[in-house]
Amino acid sequence: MSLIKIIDFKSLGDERGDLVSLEGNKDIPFDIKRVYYIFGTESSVSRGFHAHKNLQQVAICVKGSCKIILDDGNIREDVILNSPFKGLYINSMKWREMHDFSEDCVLMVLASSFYDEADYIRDYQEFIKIASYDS
Ligand code: T46
Repeated sequence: MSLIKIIDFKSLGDERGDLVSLEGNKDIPFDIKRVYYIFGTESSVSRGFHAHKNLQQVAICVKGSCKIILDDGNIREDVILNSPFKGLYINSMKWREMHDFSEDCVLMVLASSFYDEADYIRDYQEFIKIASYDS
């Protein structure tokens, strides 16, 4: 089973331009508690390198592109995000890395919980250990 779960968003655009509306528990499979966005990351810089114990997220590249790698401790897959009409669903206990940011990339992330550093697993060996108990 693939780790890459893409949600397609409907365009509400018309001749004036595009519009996408995202509602929690409808277009997004959880109640949205937090929104953050990442921009101005140079192409040589990579981010992420952690998993979350409980957090669910949907990542949307509203401008430009970047590559996201997901790893569940068994398989590792990557996807290029480059469309404001597509969201990548990232469940809990998935190691994620973000690479190859385009200069104009704006990566918006919708999250199921408020920020909590205690929810992060930032050590890959610790992640593998916890992931293997879970499976
Ligand atoms: C994720 C990937 C896709 C906050 O104070 N509040 C927040 O809501 C966030 C997201 C971060 N921070 C602080 C924590 C760090 O001191 O901002 C700093 C940078 O965060 P971090 O190094 O975790 O950023 P990324 O780009 O590596 O990861 C982020 C999210 O943190 C993470 O949940 O899944 O984007």
